[in-house]
Order: sequence, then structure tokens, then C-alpha cells
Amino acid sequence: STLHIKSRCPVYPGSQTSRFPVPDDRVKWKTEWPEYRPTVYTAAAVLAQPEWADPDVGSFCPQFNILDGSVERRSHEGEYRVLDGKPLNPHGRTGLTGRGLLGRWGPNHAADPIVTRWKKDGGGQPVVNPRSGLPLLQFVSIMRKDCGEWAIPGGMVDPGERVSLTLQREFSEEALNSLAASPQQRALLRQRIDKLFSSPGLQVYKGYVDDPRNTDNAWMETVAVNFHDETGDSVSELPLQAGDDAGQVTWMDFDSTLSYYASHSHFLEMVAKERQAHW
Ligand code: RP5
Ligand code: MG
Ligand code: MG
Repeated sequence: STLHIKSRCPVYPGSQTSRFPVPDDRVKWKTEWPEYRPTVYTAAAVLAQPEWADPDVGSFCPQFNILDGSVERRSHEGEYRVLDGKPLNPHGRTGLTGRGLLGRWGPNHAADPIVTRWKKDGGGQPVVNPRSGLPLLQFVSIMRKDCGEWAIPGGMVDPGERVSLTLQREFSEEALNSLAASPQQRALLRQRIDKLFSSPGLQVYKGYVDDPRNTDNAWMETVAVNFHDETGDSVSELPLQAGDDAGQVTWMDFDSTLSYYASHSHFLEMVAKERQAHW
């Protein structure tokens, strides 16, 4: 499926580790493939066991497919299989076993805030695409430091954290650099975006992410929610400043020809459809 391309990228991100090549017709676990010899790889930073990472399996037996203490090990996509104590990627083979750069065995839950506004011309009029006749949206996009790709400023849901908080927190950290702000400045920033983020938002996707960090036993999942500044006077008036894992931040036009990080193009397309905007 198209949701499982970046998960098979030849060289694993942040390493010189090659994945065992998996052709399209061998992705599904139900396709028997006795010659399959996936590369074994877990990054040193993960093996060092920071608080966001699980221990290695063996003595450690996490409870899969349930809420395991405060760690959410249920998948948005239903029950996943566990083989020899290791969860199996619900979208099939990736050419690599272990966790790579991901902390959790099984699903690694993230949230993606898609903050949008209508593009305006110099005279303050909405910009319409001449071919589709539809108005153009812009979204707050960050350039990820890890790979240099443009992305939605998403991040991991902390254990026990509500997704609505993750959405606002990650946006604040990556697009407003709240981590570098003083407590007073941070409170002010929060005030100014509280209204937008306390609206329910428009959920455009929930499920597996085709992330290049995915492995046979660890994968990204997300909830992508659109927060739209219809009148252009809430977030649009805030100065954007890249922070945390973002190297740059900008209001970017929706562009179906650009290649965004992981499955982010797909999420933007969903937003455009829902809002009857150009894609
Ligand atoms: C992607 O990785 C998700 O869609 C989300 O944008 C992001 C979360 O990971 P980090 O930004 O914390 O690395 O799969
Ligand atoms: Mg972050
Ligand atoms: Mg992030």
C-alpha cells in the first residue's frame, strides 16, 4: 500500500544501516518468505534507555494491545500480532527488526497539529488558484532538523497525556519556541493560542504513519487535527520561531507537488478536501 513506502527506505535514518530490501509483493506478513533476513538495529540512544524508551525485550514483557500502565500500547488500527514477545508492524515488513530510533515496542503515538489560514494577496483578498478556482490554504510548517524535510510540527504523546494537550504543546514548542521563553512569555503565548486550540478542531486522520523510522516491531501512529484561523487574527498574528526539533518555521502554501515528511502530504490533502481548498 502507499502507506508503506518510507517505512522501507533503503538506509535507516540517522544511521548507515541498510534495511533488508522488501519488494512490494513481500510486504504482507501473510505472504510466506522463509528467506527474509531483516537487519537488526536499535539506535544507541534508545538502548541507553532514556525515560521515553522501553527496555529491550527479554526480561521486559510489556502488555501489548492494552493500556500498559500509563503507556498506550493499543493501536488506532485495531489489534496487532505479537510474535516471540515482539509486536508485528500492522502494515507488514520493513526490512529491519528492533526499534531503530523509536522508543516504544509497538505503536509510538504522536499528534499532528495542522494550523491553517487562507492565503491573502497584498490587498488582503483571498488567493484563488486559477486552475481549480479554489482558495489556497497555508499551514504552519517546520523544517525538521533530523532530515531537513518540511513537516507538520507534530510530536509524541507523553504517557498519560491527553492528545489535545500534545497538539497545543508540540505546536508551542516547535513553532513558537515556547521552551526558550520565560514563564511570563510562555503564559502569554498560551493565552493567545488557547482559544484556537480549545476549539475541537477538525480531525482529518487517525492511524498508522508511513514514517522512515518505522521497523517490523515499532511504528508511528498519529492523530492529525486541523485548527483553522478563519479570520486570520489569532495565530496568524503571532511571530513564528522555530524551536526544539524544528530548524525553521514558516506559513507555507498547500502544495501537492512538494514532498513533505512521512505521510504529511496525505493529511494536508484531507484538510484541503474538507475545507474546499485548492490541492
Ligand atoms: C511523524 O513523526 C508524526 O506524524 C509526527 O509528525 C512526528 C512525531 O515525531 P517527532 O517529531 O517527535 O520526531 O511520524
Ligand atoms: Mg517536539
Ligand atoms: Mg516533532
